[in-house]
Amino acid sequence: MTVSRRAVLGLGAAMAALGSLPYYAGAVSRPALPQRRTPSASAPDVTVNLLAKERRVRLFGKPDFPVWSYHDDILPIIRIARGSRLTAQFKNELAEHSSIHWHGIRLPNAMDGVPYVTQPPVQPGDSHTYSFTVPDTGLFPFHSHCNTVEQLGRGLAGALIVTGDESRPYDADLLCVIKDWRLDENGNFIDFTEDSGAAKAGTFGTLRSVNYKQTPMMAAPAGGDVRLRLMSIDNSRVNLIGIRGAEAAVIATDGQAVIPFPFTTWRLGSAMRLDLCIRMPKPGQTVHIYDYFAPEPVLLASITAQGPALQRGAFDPAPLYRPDIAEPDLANAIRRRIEFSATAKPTPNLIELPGGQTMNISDSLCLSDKTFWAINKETWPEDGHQRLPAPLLNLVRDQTYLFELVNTTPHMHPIHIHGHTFLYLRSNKTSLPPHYADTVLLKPKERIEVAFKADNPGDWMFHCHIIEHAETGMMSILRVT
Ligand SMILES: [Cu+2]
Repeated sequence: MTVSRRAVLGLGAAMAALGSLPYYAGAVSRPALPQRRTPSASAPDVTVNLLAKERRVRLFGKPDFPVWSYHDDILPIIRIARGSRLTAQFKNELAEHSSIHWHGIRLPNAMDGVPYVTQPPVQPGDSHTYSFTVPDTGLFPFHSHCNTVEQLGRGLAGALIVTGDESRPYDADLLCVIKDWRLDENGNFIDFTEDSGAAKAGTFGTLRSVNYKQTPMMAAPAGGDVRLRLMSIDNSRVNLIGIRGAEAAVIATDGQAVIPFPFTTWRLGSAMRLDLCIRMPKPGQTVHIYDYFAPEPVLLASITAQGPALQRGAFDPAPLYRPDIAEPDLANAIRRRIEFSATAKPTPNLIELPGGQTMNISDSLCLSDKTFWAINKETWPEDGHQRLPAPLLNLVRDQTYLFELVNTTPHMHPIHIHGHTFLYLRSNKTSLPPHYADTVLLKPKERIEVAFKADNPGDWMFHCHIIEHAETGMMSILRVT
């Protein structure tokens, strides 16, 4: 298999570099990816209307399931060419305020959709226009950044696919958006968060879905090479993705190309993405996608091989074009240690009023009323919507930073940076090749080094993407000036 030999060589060289150099030498992973031609000036801009409201649809066995969505197509997929302008006309018809965050997009700060930090929340009945050019190819989720545990929990999200990264066309392009739902046995929503979950691994859903369907069956040409785009938009669960019935190679992480290497399994935390190229089997055979992070593997979706078998020769997945992210200047990087921990003690959410009554001070729909988590011992305050905390770090524009992300907890944390994309360098626990990521999964007690050039000015959120962890303290601001 051509891919494994080439990938092992690339991986070996990268690993050798990691072992022998104080810092990963960025040149190792990059040259083997083809360089993109400049984007076509004729690629059309895209305008979409996103109307957030409750829609009653046939879903999960119910004729009138109350999903919250941006569109009648309840899981909207926006496709746009790299370098084009996306204009999203957002109208909020929910009974509570909302906003749209464009996860992983290196956009201007004012378009980032974070209430109180980059914009006022969009009140019920109000509208807001987001407009930006998309600088990177790949797959990105967009979702509410207000009362996210409930709004995302009820389905308020979509997928943004930025095209223009394929050096050779694949035979099919399939999307799997992974999300659990918190439903009782009658299909009704139950509490989106419980303290026992929020203070641990997260409150998991009770019903699995892919593309808002239970174990969907998709189809692709037999013998073909299929681009399989996997994305989690779950609030909490980390899936351990595995494939049965097909050869597979990793071609992108969080939308950004890597030198293809053989796929075994991949931990996909909240908001993380993984692009695979899979070789479909013979006509009539089926490929299965599983979550192995369970006592028994959980089937997520299947793909049936259709039609006469294509003759594609030995499995040799086409690489995607090289990412356009500025390469960090590792030789001159400033190192910062960032520790993710539990809070020393839970912060009370009630204040005492004269006369002995108490009042809950957490009146914001964007914030939880409890704190369990901290970053560098700082907890995002409960009244952060009224009094934003000082930035965790002040970063100098265009300076390269090397963050040492340290997890002192016994739980996993997918750590997300807004407005920038990390180059993942190395871990004390895992041997992954260097790759780009805007959301880095920290395993229990893991220490990961990432680097990035702070080239996007503004106040950027930096937080755990287990929504309950963010809403109970594991959230901060990085200021780039
Ligand atoms: Cu977390």
